[in-house]
Amino acid sequence: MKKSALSDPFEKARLEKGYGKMNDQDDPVTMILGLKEVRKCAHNWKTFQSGATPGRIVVPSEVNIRDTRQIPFEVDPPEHKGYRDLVEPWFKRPLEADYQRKLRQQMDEIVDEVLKKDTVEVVSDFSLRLQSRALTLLLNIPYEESEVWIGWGTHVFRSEDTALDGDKANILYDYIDEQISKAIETPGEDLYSMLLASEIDGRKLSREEVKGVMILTFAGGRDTVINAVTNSIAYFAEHPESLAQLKEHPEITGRAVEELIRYFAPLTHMGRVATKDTEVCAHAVKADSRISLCWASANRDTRAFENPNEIMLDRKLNPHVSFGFSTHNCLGATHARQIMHTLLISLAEKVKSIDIIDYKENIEELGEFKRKVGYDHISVKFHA
Ligand code: EMZ
Repeated sequence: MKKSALSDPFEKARLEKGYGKMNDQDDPVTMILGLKEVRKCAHNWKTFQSGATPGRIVVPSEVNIRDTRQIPFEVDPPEHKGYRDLVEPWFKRPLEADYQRKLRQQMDEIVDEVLKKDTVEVVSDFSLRLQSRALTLLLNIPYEESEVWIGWGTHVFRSEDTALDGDKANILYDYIDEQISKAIETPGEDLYSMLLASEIDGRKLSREEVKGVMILTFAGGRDTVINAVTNSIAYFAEHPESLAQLKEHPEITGRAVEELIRYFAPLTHMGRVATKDTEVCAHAVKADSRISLCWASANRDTRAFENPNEIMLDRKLNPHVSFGFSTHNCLGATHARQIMHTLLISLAEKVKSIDIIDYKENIEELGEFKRKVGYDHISVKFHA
């Protein structure tokens, strides 16, 4: 198997029973594996809620390291709609020409930078930097602030060897608190200020609600974007012909972005909590127990995808669920897609080939399954 490949550990269980099991801090999870069932459960917010105890729908559960409800992600309808409608236009700004121009500038700069280096550790020297710099556009704050975030490493709640790191989480919470205070004192054109000034049904958002949106903005698109970018570099290292294909046919870039995101499924799954005794895949699910919607498995479902374990950059039918599905589909998807799109354009234009020198895979332990989600580190040499 190629070094850049991400295999599908769920295939057998998906075909045989449609679900899998994992324990997580003594709060077990029934993982839903097929595309159709994943979509059905994702759509059914009444039975499978997101608004449980903050942190509980995340796997691994974050109930022990945070109390703040992330918004809109941990709120169910009907309240969900007010929040979502409020933030949606802001998170669609990546569609604006000026945003795209700035992102392109950031991208070209970092690609030029790595082309000059001897070897590059992609996770920290490329993906993390890129993710943090691009986030300044999403928050609409000065570029220099990205230096602070780069210092936090790839995950704000996890460190190299601890699945959940409360101390690390506190760095983020304190930081956000401080930024909110600053925005209250001197409002600007940034996301904090926009949230502080906005109202839902004639009521101003509370400080805790603003914090909830900001934590999600920082945490949700961090390791996910980093994995998507890092996996893309590994893929292109082993498939220089794909770089050539993109260069020759830039019109397929949009499809290529979707295909890479399908295949990588940077977020393996997301949980829900059952509000009543129910059943999925002919398997009993008790009230107040957890299921997860396994996007990574659903994306390899042969009932929906031809040759799902292959990357076909110009794949036409691609109903992947890497950004979730229904009510809670990813708020940051427009930004993430734009990053990937710009990455492919810039790489195709500037990079001829990439050599992998050394790497360590990041393997998630999910009960009966083990899934590669990306790399802890991967050193490469870029060639112009
Ligand atoms: C949560 C989650 C959101 C969680 C779309 O995913 O991302 C995870 O990385 C965070 O740890 O808190 O934001």
